[in-house]
Amino acid sequence: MIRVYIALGANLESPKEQLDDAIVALRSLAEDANVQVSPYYRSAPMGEIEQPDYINAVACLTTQLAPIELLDALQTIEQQQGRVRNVRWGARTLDLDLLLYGDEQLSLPRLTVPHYGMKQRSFVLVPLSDLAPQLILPCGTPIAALINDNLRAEVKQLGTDH
Ligand code: A4P
Ligand code: MG
Repeated sequence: MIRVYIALGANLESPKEQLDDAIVALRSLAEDANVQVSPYYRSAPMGEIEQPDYINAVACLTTQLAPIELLDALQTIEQQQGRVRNVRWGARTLDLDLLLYGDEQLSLPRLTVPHYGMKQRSFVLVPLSDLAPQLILPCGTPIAALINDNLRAEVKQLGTDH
């Protein structure tokens, strides 16, 4: 059984509902149908493309799926929620990124874990530390060492009633 952390992001077609629906779908991947979810956050879009603000969150579950099986399952959920891949970093109904797969460091053609951008992104680090404040990343860095007030100021917490 492996504990995994998944980043959720959406900025099209009722993004909050996209996250709500994704969390229901993630339950089917969890060994015990149990998914822990961080508060939702609103964040300005990263990158140069003009697009709406994002809603972001992080989910945690334990699963028996192998890494690529899990990636396939996440991409199936993205497709079911109408994801169209056109522009890299462009607007999307739902993005599911595998942040952490236990303590493993994976470099496969389709899958890099830990996710390549996670240590730079406020909209990932802040909700991840809400869920797991004591977490130590596979590189040995405690999540607490990456969080600071400037980073927190980049994201706005929404309600936790989901
Ligand atoms: N892939 C490799 N490793 C992973 C992993 N750990 N998790 C591969 C998920 N996928 C992984 O991803 C492209 C390919 O990455 C996949 O086919 C998979 O095999 P994608 O989801 O098709 O494309 P993408 O998401 O547009 O590209 P990328 O580089 O993953 O973008 P990001 O890093 O997901 O960033 N601004 C805010 N505020 N909030 C956001 O959530 N998200 C993005 C997208 C841009 N700006 C944002 C946000
Ligand atoms: Mg992605």
